[in-house]
Amino acid sequence: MKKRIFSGAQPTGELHIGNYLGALKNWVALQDKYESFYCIVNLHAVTLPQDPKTLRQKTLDLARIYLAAGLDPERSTIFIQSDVPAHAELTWVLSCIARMGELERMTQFKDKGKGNTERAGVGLFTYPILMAADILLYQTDLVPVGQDQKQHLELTRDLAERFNRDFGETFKVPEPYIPPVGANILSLQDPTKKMSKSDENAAGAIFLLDDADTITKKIKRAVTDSGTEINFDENRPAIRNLLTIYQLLTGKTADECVAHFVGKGYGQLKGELAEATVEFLRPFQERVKQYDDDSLRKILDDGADKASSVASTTLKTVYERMGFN
Ligand code: AQP
Repeated sequence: MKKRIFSGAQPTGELHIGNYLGALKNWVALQDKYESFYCIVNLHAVTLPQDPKTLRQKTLDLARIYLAAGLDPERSTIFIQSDVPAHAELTWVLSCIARMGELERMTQFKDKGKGNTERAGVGLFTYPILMAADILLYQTDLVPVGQDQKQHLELTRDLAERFNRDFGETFKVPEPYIPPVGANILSLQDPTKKMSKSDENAAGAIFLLDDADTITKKIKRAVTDSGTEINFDENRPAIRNLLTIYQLLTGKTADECVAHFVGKGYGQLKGELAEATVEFLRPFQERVKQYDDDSLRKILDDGADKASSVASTTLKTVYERMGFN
């Protein structure tokens, strides 16, 4: 029996190269070795104010991006979260064993709620419980995510262990898979922050659908520092970040990248990075255009059927353990 993977992305904003390098790229690489479930987490997308028409469109756009990145519906189950009601149902059960204190410690809530607990939505606060439900429903072994999701994964493990202890062995306790390189791609404008879809400054992120001109301008305008050497020095996060993106897009080793740029300036690094990014994204952007709405719907409906059969088995056990039937 193959081990299982679950992961997902929110159909909010535009996916950026950080989402690709920190998550999607690894999903594609892992889909042969693992039985894989990749979800478009649209229930998560309503934790902040949103427009229903845009959400509907973004949901299909994200499916296109999954496929263009290389997820294969023959090898991976690709589906929309709201098509499988077990996600919302398990969330309620887990909400009853989660503690306010542990949710209050989640840094993403503090960031996205902007510290204003009076105004922040309850869904934003309980978001990590929904994420735990997503993962635990599939008896997941491994969750490939970027660094920003590590804390949520730890909560997922705690909730699984608590439920198993209180109600009997029910959930597999999942392990995170955080890639050694690329798990935290930084903003091009502020290397103290991660690259983010919701950054007010769009110049900080390279979006997967940006055109060649925009990509080149964003990279040329990326902040650097006063040094001259091009290497992976942790004390110079801006250059390290540009070099990391270059490394991952070209497939070179870290040593090869450093050797390649010896004696060259930041301008050269930016120029070569812009070229590598445009070249990498060109065929990807062509593939995105291939999928029409009807064929996407079919893939997503088939995925939801497969996902539902696994999720409902877990939920049935949970309900029995809770005394619901
Ligand atoms: N900067 C990043 N570097 C590496 N990985 C990243 N991920 C997100 N940002 C980076 C990973 O991408 C996957 C899907 O992310 P998501 O849709 O769940 O969104 P998010 O984690 O909330 O981050 P975003 O995409 O930048 O959106 P906002 O602006 O809303 O926070 C996840 O595995 C994530 O770790």
